[in-house]
Amino acid sequence: MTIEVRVPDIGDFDTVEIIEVFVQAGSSVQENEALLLLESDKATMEVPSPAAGTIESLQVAVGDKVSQGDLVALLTESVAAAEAAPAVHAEAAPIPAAEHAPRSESATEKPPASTPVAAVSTARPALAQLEVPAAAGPGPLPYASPSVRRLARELGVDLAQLTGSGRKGRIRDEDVRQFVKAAMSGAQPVAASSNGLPTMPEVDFAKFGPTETRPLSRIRKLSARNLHRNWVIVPHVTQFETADITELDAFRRSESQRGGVKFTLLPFFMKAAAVALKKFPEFNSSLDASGENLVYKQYTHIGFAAETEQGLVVPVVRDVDRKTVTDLAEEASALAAKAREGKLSPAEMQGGCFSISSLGGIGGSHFTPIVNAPEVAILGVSRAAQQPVWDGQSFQPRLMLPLSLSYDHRVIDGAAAARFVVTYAELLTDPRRLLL
Ligand code: CAO
Repeated sequence: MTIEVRVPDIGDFDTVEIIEVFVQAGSSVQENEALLLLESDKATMEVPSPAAGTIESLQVAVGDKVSQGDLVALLTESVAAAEAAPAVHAEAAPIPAAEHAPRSESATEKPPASTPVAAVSTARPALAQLEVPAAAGPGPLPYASPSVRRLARELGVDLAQLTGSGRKGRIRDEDVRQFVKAAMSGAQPVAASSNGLPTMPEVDFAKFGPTETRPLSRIRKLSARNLHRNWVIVPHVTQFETADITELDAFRRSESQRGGVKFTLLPFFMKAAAVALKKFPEFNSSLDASGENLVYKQYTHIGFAAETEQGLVVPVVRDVDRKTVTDLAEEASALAAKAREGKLSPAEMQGGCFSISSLGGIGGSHFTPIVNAPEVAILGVSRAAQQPVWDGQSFQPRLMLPLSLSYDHRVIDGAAAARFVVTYAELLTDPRRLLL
């Protein structure tokens, strides 16, 4: 018999994104085996199979948004399972992916006798119960589905030791296996994060004066998690340099005055990064999950940090090496506007090879940006200022730009970083080289 697998009761949420699909047409599944992973901004839930059988077809894909009752798959029930439960199926219930809650069965809904397929639905726990505690106990609850938790329990792995390679840092079964493999070989797993750090004492700030508590935005919570992971896992070094951009700045101002496109410095920074990445390919690489191989990318997608009211986001401009500075100026300003309106799609923030964090429009001198892992380097740009520079005979007023290149020292040596940043500064000093 064919069963329609539908999204069960997901509480108060109207539409929830599918972030992972575990099966495909033809997959054999067990009763209660996870078919899909849904994620709201508060919780992740698995949609389990209501019966053992074979997936006939999938009606959804990763990225789709679904609501209660939406059809997700057609399942051909296995004969044995059908005989064991001839007319009615154990109900599919969403399973909180970040909790240890056991799967429970509840009242079932029989399909009308005339319907050739069984409608599977459920009345289920409200999402409020499933919320992921932001920081329960000594640290945040590891972000993993029940099946991954089960695997970790079987293998004796403490999930708090892992950093997930899945979307939004979710721990996947592959991460658990990789962790075990690395532990068995005596190597330090790349994903291991610092566990066992002393916890922050709880302070009652109101004891010292009036306070107001405001929730963090979703973006801020997500970026906090990623920044913390990168800060702990990546051995950072920051190399400073100062570039003479007197001619570049004059050029971009005169080009802006010609009308049409307004050139800030950012598109030139991006273009120079693309040229430097070509010259130093290890800066356009990432460690693979085993930590034993370097993946060199043959494309040049560059992200730039953009400040929004909701927090920091990093839109990515693709194929910067193949675009003109004019294209980059237009694209970066469109992406920055979209970022500020909170309208960037996930695809517009993915696939970056290298990031630029430009604080030059605001002020300040050098700083130490955090590498946007799995990228291996990030360039921080601060505010250019007129400085007296010795030309061999006298001091000349030159517009000097502070650069701060942070890099992952597991992949990049100090000498390579110094060469990269010096080359980068030279590219900005002589903008004609950028346009070649
Ligand atoms: N030195 C001197 N002037 C600079 C400069 C620099 N390094 N960088 C920008 N400027 C100038 C621009 O040219 C522009 O001046 P004009 O109007 O005279 O041309 C002015 O400052 C404002 O520029 P901008 O910042 O609005 O535009 P941008 O293209 O340089 O930057 C963006 C766009 C998205 C990077 C920026 O809006 C932003 O969000 N910056 C903050 C990024 C951030 O938060 N990084 C921190 C990440 S780590 O927490």
